[in-house]
Amino acid sequence: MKEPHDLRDLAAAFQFQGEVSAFAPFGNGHINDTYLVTCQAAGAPVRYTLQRINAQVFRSPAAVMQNIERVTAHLAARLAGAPDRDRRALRLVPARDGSNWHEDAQGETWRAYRFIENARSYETATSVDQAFQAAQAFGRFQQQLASLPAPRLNETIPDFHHTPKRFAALEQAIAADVKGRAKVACPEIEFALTRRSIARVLLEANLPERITHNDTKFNNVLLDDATGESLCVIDLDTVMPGLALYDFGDMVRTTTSPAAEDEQDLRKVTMQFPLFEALVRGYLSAAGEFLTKREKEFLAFSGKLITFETGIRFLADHLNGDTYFKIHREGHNLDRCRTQFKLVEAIEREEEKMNRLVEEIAG
Ligand code: ADP
Ligand code: GN1
Ligand code: MG
Repeated sequence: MKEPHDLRDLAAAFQFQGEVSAFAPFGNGHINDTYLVTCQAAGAPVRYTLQRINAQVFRSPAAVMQNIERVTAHLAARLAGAPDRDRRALRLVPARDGSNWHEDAQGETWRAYRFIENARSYETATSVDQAFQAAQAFGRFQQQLASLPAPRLNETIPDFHHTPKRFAALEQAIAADVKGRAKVACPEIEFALTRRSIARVLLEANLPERITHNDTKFNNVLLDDATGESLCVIDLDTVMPGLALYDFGDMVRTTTSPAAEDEQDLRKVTMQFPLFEALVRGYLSAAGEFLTKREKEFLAFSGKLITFETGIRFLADHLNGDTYFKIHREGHNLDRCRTQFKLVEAIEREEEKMNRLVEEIAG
């Protein structure tokens, strides 16, 4: 298959060790393009990830890279002396000109990380231990970044988790109906409209701003192949100021259901209570000390809200003609929206019980 980019030239722009021997597309992300690059150095393979930042989504790739430089340097400093520290935080590979990214002839921004060996990410969690590990890793990530020195990080996507603005964007998409898809999506549109009131809740709760990851999908944490332990949080493009609960909410969204995000058999979408419990325990084991009582009160709600928000984003993109999230089949974003809304319903049914559990654990 011919790749859309000249990967050999791109690889030559970075300080990779040895000779490049292979390239392969990698990962299942909806936004950026990721390639795995293998080099041969002194007879042994050394691997890297090479990524193109989607400039339609990230309007200032330089702002993204500035954040990532600061965040990865801070994490590395916090890990000084820790065992296996090279596998516990992403490390940028500089370009030949010494900067931490490379702009190609088309003006696209590329960056490279050392590949973390003997670890992997998963699309769905299959055990309570995996959920615990992931939540602990994201909690630790927030805790480590709480000491990042000023200035404030760049907002790489303004209002990224501003649910009322996401809702307004959905309303615009419904009104414009540029692809004539609103009729078929009527049940999903109704579902969204009847829940409009939840969109503002977190913004009106007077919660503290923190440094957050903002894309804590279960597949954005690497688990060690040998031990199953969480090693490293990845996908740092949206690390910026936010609410701690955005991160917890996205963990609930992507970890508690056994079904894939684009599953078409909606009977498979459920909120597995033991996985939720593992998320609460894992997250609080790392973040419990700095979170306020009020933040803890909204843990269960945040799962419902971020699942709802992601659902309306998929729905708006479906109505707009799939201009934001990569799709691999017709109706893909509508399928994704349906799983999100099914999970919202499941959380609604369990919400009181979830709140009681959080109270018990958080005390
Ligand atoms: P996207 O924005 O497309 O989701 P990610 O940065 O999450 O991109 O990378 C895609 C996938 O590549 C991840 O899910 C993970 O499996 C793998 N990956 C990315 N970076 C590394 C790394 N440094 N070491 C090992 N695997 C990685
Ligand atoms: C996108 O890039 P990826 O696949 O990790 C999106 C997230 C969504 C997610 C839904 C920058 O994440 O916000 O929650 O898809 N990232 C961006 O799967 O919009
Ligand atoms: Mg990712």
